[in-house]
Amino acid sequence: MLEKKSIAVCRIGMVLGMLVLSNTANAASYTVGDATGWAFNVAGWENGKNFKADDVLEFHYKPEFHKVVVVDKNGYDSCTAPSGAKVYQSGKDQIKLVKGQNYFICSFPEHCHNGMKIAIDAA
Ligand SMILES: [Cu+2]
Repeated sequence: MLEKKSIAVCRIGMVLGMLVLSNTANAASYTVGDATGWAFNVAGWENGKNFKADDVLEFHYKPEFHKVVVVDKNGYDSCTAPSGAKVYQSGKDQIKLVKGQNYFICSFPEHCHNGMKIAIDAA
């Protein structure tokens, strides 16, 4: 009797574990710019990829030369970071995509104009 109960508990644990695993297995991780990293002319790296909400972008760069700023479409188009925008500057940032549009630019002068900007539509 006791044995049956513990088997049942064990089964529930396994099912829960599988649910957790399948949730994380759905999320992909991408290194922005691949081997080159977050750098000039990275714009376009995102094209042709099927991003989903909760996928993780890894930005690799030298923090003394670049930053990653989360912006909106206007900030992306105009290469300006609105005040209060979320800024990442560790040099190895992991940013989870939200559903819909995700825009990132480098806020160092002229870097965005030199292609340090990406626009991702996450399903
Ligand atoms: Cu930069």
